[in-house]
Amino acid sequence: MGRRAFVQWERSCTMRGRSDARDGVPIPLCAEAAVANSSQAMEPSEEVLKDLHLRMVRIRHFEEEAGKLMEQGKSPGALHLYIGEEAVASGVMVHLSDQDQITSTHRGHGHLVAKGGEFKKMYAELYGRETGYNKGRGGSMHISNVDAGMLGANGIVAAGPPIAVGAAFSNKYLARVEGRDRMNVAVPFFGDGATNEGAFHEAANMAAIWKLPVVFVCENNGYGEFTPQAEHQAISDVADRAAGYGMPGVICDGMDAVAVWEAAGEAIERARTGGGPTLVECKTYRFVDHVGLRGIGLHYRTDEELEEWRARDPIPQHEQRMIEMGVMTAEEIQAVHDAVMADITESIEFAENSPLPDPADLLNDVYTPTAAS
Ligand SMILES: Cc1ncc(C[n+]2csc(CCOP(=O)(O)OP(=O)(O)O)c2C)c(N)n1
Ligand SMILES: [Mg+2]
Repeated sequence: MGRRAFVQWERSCTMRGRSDARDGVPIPLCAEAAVANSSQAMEPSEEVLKDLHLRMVRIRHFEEEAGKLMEQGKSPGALHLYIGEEAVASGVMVHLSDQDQITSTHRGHGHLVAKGGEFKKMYAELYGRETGYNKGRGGSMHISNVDAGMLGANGIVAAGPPIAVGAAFSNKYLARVEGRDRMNVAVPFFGDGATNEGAFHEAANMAAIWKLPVVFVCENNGYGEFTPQAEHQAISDVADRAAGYGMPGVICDGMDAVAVWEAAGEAIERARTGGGPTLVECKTYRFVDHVGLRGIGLHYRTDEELEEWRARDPIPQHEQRMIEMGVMTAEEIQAVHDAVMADITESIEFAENSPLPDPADLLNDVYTPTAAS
């Protein structure tokens, strides 16, 4: 089903996902306890296929509208959009519960949406409003929802992996103290460019030596800002870097949600059950510029290249598959898009009508209550 190639490792598993509804609009929630089956390769259930689809559609529409708001000057600051890469966050997140942590990047909205982020709180955060996830203090690049295990977007490239390794250490420690066999898992997302940073290598080494429950997910979109991968690193497969740390390196088609779901599922189950970390490289592409929808007009990618990747858009590809399999009709798919757009319209209105933070509260939440007292 998915085009994936294992560099060193081969196992099979299946996971179950679920969807739920908040404010009348379905929001994909995290998977119930993962169910592994290492004896045979499993196809994703209809429930999983629909869940992957909903997560991707929510990201796509959220991002397109967020990009427009920024370029119309309605929401402040710069946005790094995730459009084109939706299959990666969605394929991974179906396997995670709120007790599993992720760390994100400067391109972080998609990760939070896929982890069940609510549009109202997300748009309000982009608008810098008191009703946002971080009361308007985080904005796009530092949005987080710790309650759902989303430890934060991050403006510092490669800052996420060491944070995730710390979370994974606490997961392993807690499981041991509580006498549990299965651990919560930490998943840092990062780009191809981030794997040139020392922080990534230190984190990978520590996770491997301590066999921590981490799954390193590299979103290889072929560019670090405007620099093609071939000009910023001498390898073409980031997964090759795993061998240097004694962990499996896996490559999957990051434009195919099912391929990501398969590769991530195996790695997450391995991490949960004490098998240690894996580096999963998802070959993907961003359809818009490094920043914003229109970008700054630099010509560093050819029209042909863009067209080639756009032809592999993960959402229509997945929709076509579901129609062919009889999982959803075209009308049902359209209804998902419509429901998501209705939620977005309402959420943007909510954000625009929300109050700005009171300047008198500026220093609230800067220090923990313990540190401040
Ligand atoms: C430590 C650090 N160095 C440089 C930058 C500037 N910067 C922002 S995004 C980016 C490119 C990152 O590329 P990649 O990790 O592949 O992520 P992508 O933008 O492709 O998703 C750079 C160099 C930064 N934010 N932090
Ligand atoms: Mg990149």
